Amino acid sequence: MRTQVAIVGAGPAGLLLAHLLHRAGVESVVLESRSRAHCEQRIRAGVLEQGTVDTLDESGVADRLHREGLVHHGIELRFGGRSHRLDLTALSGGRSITVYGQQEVVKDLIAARLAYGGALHFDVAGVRLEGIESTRPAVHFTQAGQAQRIECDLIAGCDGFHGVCRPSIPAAALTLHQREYPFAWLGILAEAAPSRDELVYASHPRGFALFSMRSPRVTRLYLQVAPDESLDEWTDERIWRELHTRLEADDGWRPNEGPILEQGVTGMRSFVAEPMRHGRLFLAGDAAHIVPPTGAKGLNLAVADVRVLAAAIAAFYRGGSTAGLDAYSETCLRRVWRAEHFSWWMTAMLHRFPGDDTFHERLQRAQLEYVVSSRAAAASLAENYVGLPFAP
Ligand code: RFL
Ligand code: PHB
Repeated sequence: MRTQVAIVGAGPAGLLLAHLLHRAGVESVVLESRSRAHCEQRIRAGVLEQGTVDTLDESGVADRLHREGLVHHGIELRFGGRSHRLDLTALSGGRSITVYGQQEVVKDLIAARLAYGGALHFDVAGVRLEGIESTRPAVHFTQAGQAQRIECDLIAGCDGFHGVCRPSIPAAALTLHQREYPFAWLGILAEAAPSRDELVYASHPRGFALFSMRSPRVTRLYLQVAPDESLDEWTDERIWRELHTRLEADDGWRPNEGPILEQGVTGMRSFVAEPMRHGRLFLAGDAAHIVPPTGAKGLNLAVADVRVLAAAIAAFYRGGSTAGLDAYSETCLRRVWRAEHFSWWMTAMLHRFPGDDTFHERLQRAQLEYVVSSRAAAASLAENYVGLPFAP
């Protein structure tokens, strides 16, 4: 087999890249280790930045997103028993966020890919890269027990944090920056109408809690828990009681309860691998960087990366210039590090850290008070949360 670009991973990064390349007349093959059903059902992110929505819109895959996505103009911060709304749209010069599940974005991109007959292989095994330092790289894999090899010009490593592409780069060629947080998030999806229209981020003495949603009938909620927390310790009754305690404030608002459809515990880390390119291999999305979910940036960064990569690859095939490809890592890392800082900052401001002393707690409180009382501080949070504009 031969193609122009071999893409490993059919998450948002790999699927959107394939789609943008198709629109630019560049051929690609997408290889995914999991089944289509698994990719379409995996519950993950829910908040799309304005620029992410615009990107999906411009590439013609946003019809359902516009019909079913929930446009939000603000978020709420709760602490000290009080609730404070940040008007994101007013603070960011008219921008907004859209709540639409990542798996819905994935479904829309898979449908678009299949509609034009683009190559997309699920359930492949044993993906292995060859010759990434040469100009004729290749990808090996097996499908239905058959060994296969695809020759290509470029490889896009869009296979997430636990993928095989990043480890294919010699260790000496990468610098890894990372931080593990001493807590995790217990997330639930509940069949309950969201009892508020906007997301609520709560900082409580018992730990962080987040109220979010997926649709007019489904609420998404998270609790800060220990990093090694076992779900066995959490009955539904205990989860709801803890959510009510942490989300409670003087306005009497509380989330509606309903049957829990799904639950899981997610560890929290910050991670960046630099550079995001080695030879003919380009890393994008979670394969290159991870943020803790507090800033809702992971999916949006994956989209920002592949925007840059698709444009660079298109220019390479149009005129043979490698300037865009050569600048790829540096261009992406500027936005990545801004999002890393924002996500770390939101996480540090809102969570309880084991061994916190009163000094640290008072600093967190002072920061929260500042964010909800200073227009400059609120505007800084807002412009990062809705997403900074893409570089021209
Ligand atoms: P993905 O989505 O992990 O996709 C990688 C794909 O590669 C496949 N794969 C392989 N395929 C072939 N061969 C191999 N050897 C392979 N190894 C792996 C995998 O099966 C998978 O299909 O990475 P991508 O595309 O970079 O997308 C990144 C996002 O998924 C991620 O950043 C977000 O989900 C993070 N995130 C959030 N981001 C936001 O922007 N807003 C949010 O509100 C938000 N909330 C979240 C989140 C992540 C969470 N979890 C579960 C980590 C909330 C949570 C709880
Ligand atoms: C979500 O709805 O899953 C969600 C929302 C905001 C975050 C993280 C996750 O910061």
